[in-house]
Amino acid sequence: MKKIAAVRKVTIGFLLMGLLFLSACGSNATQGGTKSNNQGNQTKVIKAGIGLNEDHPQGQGLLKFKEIVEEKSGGKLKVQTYFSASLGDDLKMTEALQGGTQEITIPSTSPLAGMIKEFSIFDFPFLFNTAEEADAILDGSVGNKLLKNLPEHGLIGLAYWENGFRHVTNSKHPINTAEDFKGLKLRTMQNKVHIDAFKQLGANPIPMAFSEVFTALESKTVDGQENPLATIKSNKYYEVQDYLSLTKHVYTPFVFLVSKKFWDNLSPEEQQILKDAAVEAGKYQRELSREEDKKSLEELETKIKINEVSDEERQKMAEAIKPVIDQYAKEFGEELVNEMYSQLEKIRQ
Ligand code: TK8
Repeated sequence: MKKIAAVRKVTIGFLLMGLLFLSACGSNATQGGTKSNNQGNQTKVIKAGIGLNEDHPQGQGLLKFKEIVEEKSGGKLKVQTYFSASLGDDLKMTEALQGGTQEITIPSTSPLAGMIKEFSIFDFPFLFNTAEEADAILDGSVGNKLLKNLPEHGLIGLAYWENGFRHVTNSKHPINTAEDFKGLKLRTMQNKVHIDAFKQLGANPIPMAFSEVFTALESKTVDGQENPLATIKSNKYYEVQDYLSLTKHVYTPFVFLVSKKFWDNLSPEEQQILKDAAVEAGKYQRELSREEDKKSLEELETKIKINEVSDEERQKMAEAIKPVIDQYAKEFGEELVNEMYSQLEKIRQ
C-alpha cells in the first residue's frame, strides 16, 4: 500500500510540474507583442525605442503618441517607451523591427540610407532653407514615394517627424569659413553623403553611432560633431566642447517606423489608430522641436562659445560641396531629385 501511495505522490508531483511548465510556455507564447489580461482579452504590447532622451522633443513626441494610442484603443494597445538608445542605436533598433523583437522606432533617415539609398536625398547639405520647406517635401509626393520603399525591407513608415537643422560643435576653433573644417576630426552619422561632403570641405569625417558620441568627444577621439541645438543641449555636449558654430548645414528628418511583422497582425482599426497617432503626435513634435530649437539656443549661450556663420560663407560651403551632391543625385535617381528641386522652386516663388 505504501508503495502505491509513494508512486501516486511522485505522479502528482510530475503532473504539477508539467502543468507549471505548460502555463509558463503559455505566458511565454503570448510575449513579444501580446499578452492576455485577467479578463482574457488580448492586450497588444508595443515596444517603442528611440535614441534621444525623454526631455528631447523626440521623447515628448513619443509620449504623446503613447497617450493617443492607449486612449483611442481603450487600453487594448499598450505602448512601452524606451529612451536614450537604451534598446540600441538607430540601425540596431531598425534591425530589431525587421526581426520582430521590437515594434516601433523613430530614427534619423540618414543612417537608413545604407538600406534605402534614396533616403539620402534629404542629406544634401543646404537643401532646405526653412522647416516649412522640409515639411512640404517630406509630407508631399517625394516623402511618400520613399515611405513606399519600406515594406520590402520589413518596415512600415507612418510619418516624418523633426530632428532639425544641424550645427557644428568642436573643441579646436570656431567654424567661420569652409577652410576652418580643414583637418577637423568630425563625428558624422553613418551616411555616405555626410562623410563625402565633410571630406570635400577638408574635414576628417568619422562615422559613428549616436550613443558613442559623448564619450568620443570627451576622450578627444573626435574633435567635434554636428547635431540640432536641442540634441546638443539634451546630451550636454557643451560639457565636452568649446565652440558651437551655427552652420545650419543639413536638415535631418526622423521617420516613424513600425515592424511589418507586427503591423501585419493588427486589425485595420488598430493600424488606423497607429497611423493617426503617428501623424497627430508628429505635428505636436514638430511644433515642440521648433520651440525647443529657440529655447536651446538661449540656454546654450550661457554654456558654450557660439558664432553665427554668414550666409555668404554658407554659400561658399554649398558651392564647395556641389560636386558631391551632383554625384549622389545621379546615384539616387535624377527624376526623384528633380521632382524635389522643382517642388522647392515652386514653394520659394
Ligand atoms: C538619435 C540620432 C540622432 C542623430 C545622430 O537616435 O545620430 O547624430 O542626429 O538624432 O538619430
